[in-house]
Amino acid sequence: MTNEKIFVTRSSMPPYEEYIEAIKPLWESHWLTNMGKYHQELEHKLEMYLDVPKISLTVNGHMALELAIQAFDFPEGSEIITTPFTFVSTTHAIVRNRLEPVFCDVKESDGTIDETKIEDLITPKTVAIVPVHVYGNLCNVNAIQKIADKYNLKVIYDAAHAFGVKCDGVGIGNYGDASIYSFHATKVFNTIEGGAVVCKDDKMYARMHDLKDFGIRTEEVTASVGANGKMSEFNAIMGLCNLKHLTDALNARKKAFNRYVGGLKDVKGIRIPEPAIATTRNYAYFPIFVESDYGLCRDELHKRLANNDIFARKYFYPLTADQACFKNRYKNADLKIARKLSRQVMVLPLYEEIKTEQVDEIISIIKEVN
Ligand code: T4K
Repeated sequence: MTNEKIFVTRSSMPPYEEYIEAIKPLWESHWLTNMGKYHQELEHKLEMYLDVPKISLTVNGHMALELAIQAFDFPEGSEIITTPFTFVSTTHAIVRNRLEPVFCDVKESDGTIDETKIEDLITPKTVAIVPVHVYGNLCNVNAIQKIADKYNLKVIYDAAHAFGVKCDGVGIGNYGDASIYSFHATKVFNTIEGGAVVCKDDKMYARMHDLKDFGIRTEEVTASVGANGKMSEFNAIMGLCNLKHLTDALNARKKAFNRYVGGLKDVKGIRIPEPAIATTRNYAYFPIFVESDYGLCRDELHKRLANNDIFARKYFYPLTADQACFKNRYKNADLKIARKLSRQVMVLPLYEEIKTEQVDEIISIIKEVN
């Protein structure tokens, strides 16, 4: 026993002195926000790292998604096909734009939207698809694009979990009409709070600029109605510092991830999701599905871990479609697989500083049941 509480994640942080040194210039310039020097520098560095044409930084991942959807000016009440097996942010972003989520079932293999079930949900009111690369597992981007092209729909990816993931050697943010990332404290790469929209062209970048900065063009001209979704210089500097240590952070996560795989792959009733699409991994999360032939149900295992000060999380239970604010309000397809996964899923602790003995302790608690 390590006698330490173990949470599902723990923020990666640069050395204290490094961050303090990096923010010192702000005491000279007093320029703290509104697309400052560090904001611009982080945008450029992330464009290169993520291998995408253009990035617009935002105050968090949720605003990135909400504003990215808004950028397409869909008529009020239009339908968006999406997944319910996600964080509430995805569905909130649709509903807060006065659009109607239409929930599609997911694939049992990896929890991403089931592309074979999308077409049946399309109606004359459908304008877009908002899939989620859940846990960094990639949606079938090529099949989804084919459907979108056939019915003239936009595709906006929630890539909150997919920082740095590539598909066929291409940054995942290049797929669809837009993608968003989250740089929240709990993510693989963090700016404390933060997010970004990948823009395919200068027009989208300009639209995002308006949407995140009140629509202000000049001191005297406000051309459109916008929100305040800007990332501050303190957050951008945190990102620049974390970016320098990202390779080490990813290697540490990979080591823990592979140790979990080695320890759990043969445990009866514990299923480790396999990405349906070949992809590079970012080791963002370690989800398992607790199936019926395991000795305990998911909730019992969750409790047993908690009794040992290990706080795994039920990401994502309940489905967003079943949350109090959405239940019975929107069209649901048959969500059989999503409901099943949601009852079985548990995300185990995974972060840069997790110790090998902590991973081993979690594995042995899970194994001792069978
Ligand atoms: N789309 C998807 C698919 C998402 O998963 C998310 C966010 C979004 C969109 C929206 O992106 P953001 O607007 O958040 O950028 C957490 C995160 O707050 C959230 O970012 C994330 N997804 C979601 C899956 O998880 P909670 O409510 O579970 O977090 P919380 O506060 O319980 O923290 C979990 C653990 O993380 C703690 O036990 C300890 C650790 N932690 C937490 C914080 C806040 C740290 O180590 N440092 C910290 O500062 O939502």
